Amino acid sequence: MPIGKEKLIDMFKTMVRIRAFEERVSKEFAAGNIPGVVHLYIGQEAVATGACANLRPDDYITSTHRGHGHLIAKGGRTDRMMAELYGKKTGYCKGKGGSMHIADIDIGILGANGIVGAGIPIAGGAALSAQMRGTDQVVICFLGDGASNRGTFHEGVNLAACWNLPVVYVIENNAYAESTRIADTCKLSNIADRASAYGIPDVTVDGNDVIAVYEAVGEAVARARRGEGPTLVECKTYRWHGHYEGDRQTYKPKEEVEEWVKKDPIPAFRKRLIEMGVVTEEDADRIEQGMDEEIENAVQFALESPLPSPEETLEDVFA
Ligand SMILES: Cc1ncc(C[n+]2csc(CCOP(=O)(O)OP(=O)(O)O)c2C)c(N)n1
Ligand SMILES: [Mg+2]
Repeated sequence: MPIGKEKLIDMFKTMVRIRAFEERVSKEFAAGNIPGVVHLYIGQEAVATGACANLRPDDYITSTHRGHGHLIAKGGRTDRMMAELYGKKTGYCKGKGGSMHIADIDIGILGANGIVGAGIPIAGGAALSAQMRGTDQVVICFLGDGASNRGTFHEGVNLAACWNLPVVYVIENNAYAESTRIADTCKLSNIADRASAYGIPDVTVDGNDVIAVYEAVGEAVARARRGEGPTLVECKTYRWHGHYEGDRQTYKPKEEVEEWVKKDPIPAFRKRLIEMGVVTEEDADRIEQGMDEEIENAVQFALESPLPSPEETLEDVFA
């Protein structure tokens, strides 16, 4: 089925919004304005965007330490996200969680996560709850190539397969886990081949092609909604920045980075939309400028917001 014009434009906006957010965070972090640690999603925008474009507001996602793109694609507000990064009271976690703990249960964001692979059992639990409540909600579980080597992956995917849980595992193979190349920790050329060990379908797609991601995840989501269980979708992409901001990346060959920057998913999609007659150059420029303005406003919101008070330190904390 052809993808509607509105959907295509929405996906373009989401990719541009993620890029604008991440580029600004990179700049603000380098200037010393953001405390803590940030892991940026630049280069991977097509994955979160294409995947989440298949979800309803009442569907769920679980995210990772590199979560800003997932959260924005699921409808997270950039002003509250930015405020959280700045440690401000108006942030998603009242300024006490930072980048890796942002959640918004009301729109199905079950949380970013500082523990690699920890979203996998959470996704299974959310999917089990949907199944037991008799709803047709679906969960997308985002995870990295590195996370696919954790025990939680084997246990979580195996159980979800046995119980036909409505989960779509979206593996973002960005070639690295910190400084370790995936080729050094996995003998398969496609991580998604592991699906056969659990008896579930798999598909591997170009993770820089937002339409390819949208369609592959779309089929998996439809399958999960019909009660036919989980699918493993591997999206091949690349992490442009360091593992964290400030990482000197001595382990990455320069040519490799250049090669992937040429495959930037955003200008490629922009060109395609113009060729398809969905937007004009001017429309696309306007969208890009609009996102820069939104992010500028998000930074102003963060700057003007108060810090949490010391008296609030132990509020919302479980012991
Ligand atoms: C259980 C656990 N082990 C190790 C770490 C340290 N760590 C943080 S991110 C990361 C690499 C994750 O790689 P991948 O899953 O490919 O995600 P990416 O960073 O590429 O998005 C590691 C080892 C951690 N946070 N949690
Ligand atoms: Mg990785």
